[in-house]
Amino acid sequence: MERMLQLDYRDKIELLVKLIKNSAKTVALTGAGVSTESGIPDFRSRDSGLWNKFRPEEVASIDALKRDPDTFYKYNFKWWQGCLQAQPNETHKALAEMEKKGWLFGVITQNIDGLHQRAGSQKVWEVHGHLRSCRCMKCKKEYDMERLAENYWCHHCGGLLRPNVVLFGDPMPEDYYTAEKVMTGCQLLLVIGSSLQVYPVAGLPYLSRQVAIINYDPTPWDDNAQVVFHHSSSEVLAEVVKQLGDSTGPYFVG
Ligand code: CNA
Repeated sequence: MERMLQLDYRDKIELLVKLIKNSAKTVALTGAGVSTESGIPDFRSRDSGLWNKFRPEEVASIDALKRDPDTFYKYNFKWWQGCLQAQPNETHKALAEMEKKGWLFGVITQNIDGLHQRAGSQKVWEVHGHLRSCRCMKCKKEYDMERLAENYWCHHCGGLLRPNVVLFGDPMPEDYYTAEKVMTGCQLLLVIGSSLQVYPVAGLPYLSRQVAIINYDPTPWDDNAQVVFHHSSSEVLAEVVKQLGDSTGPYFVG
């Protein structure tokens, strides 16, 4: 790490490109920070995170939903709408491009906004769920997410509807356990736009031989990473994609 701190921005880009080119399997782990440039606030950015306005553990928990659905939906619906209306930015596009060229095995994301898929990423594991649908907590009937805008009671049995996102207090979904398997043989994990504060996802870097971090604020993993950027993820990845050029990686399928 000490040696890495002495590298300037250009040197670090060169090092990151080299790590990617030498890696037999590179996976990206993304967080809310990759979508801030699409206009969706993250939770923990020092000045602008939603965390400064409310505590996610309190308002985005399964207990809060059961206790007081009105307040739960009042707090959460607005930022979910923001997620559904947002457009992919250069970070999402760069990762889709890297996958297409075979440099990236796929993306494990904590985000619920679906922007990786909309940018063209094919292999995405949504370890905190998504906003495409919701379900009845009583009879399990599935509805499109738009249904929640009407009201949050099941037409079928009158039960309470909940979104298919992982709320604080929920068990982890199947995608999380698939993501752990995806990490098998991972040589390089690109951690992008995540504070690495939320477990168990924050433990995934342990499953990679090498780690590169692109995150504005420092993370608990910075001291153990091969390269760390406290810069905009779109800026760094645009440069990486430029330097990879037309070359293709180990997962290129033609
Ligand atoms: P977080 O804890 O809010 O951390 C985000 C990190 O991204 C911060 O440390 C910032 O410094 C950094 N950051 C912000 N913008 C940029 C940028 N342009 N370039 C580089 N770094 C940047 O978010 P995590 O994902 O780590 O926490 C996990 C939570 C947040 C998950 O449960 C998500 O569901 C939840 N979340 C998701 C979204 C979304 O889907 N877009 C939005 C807000 C929160």
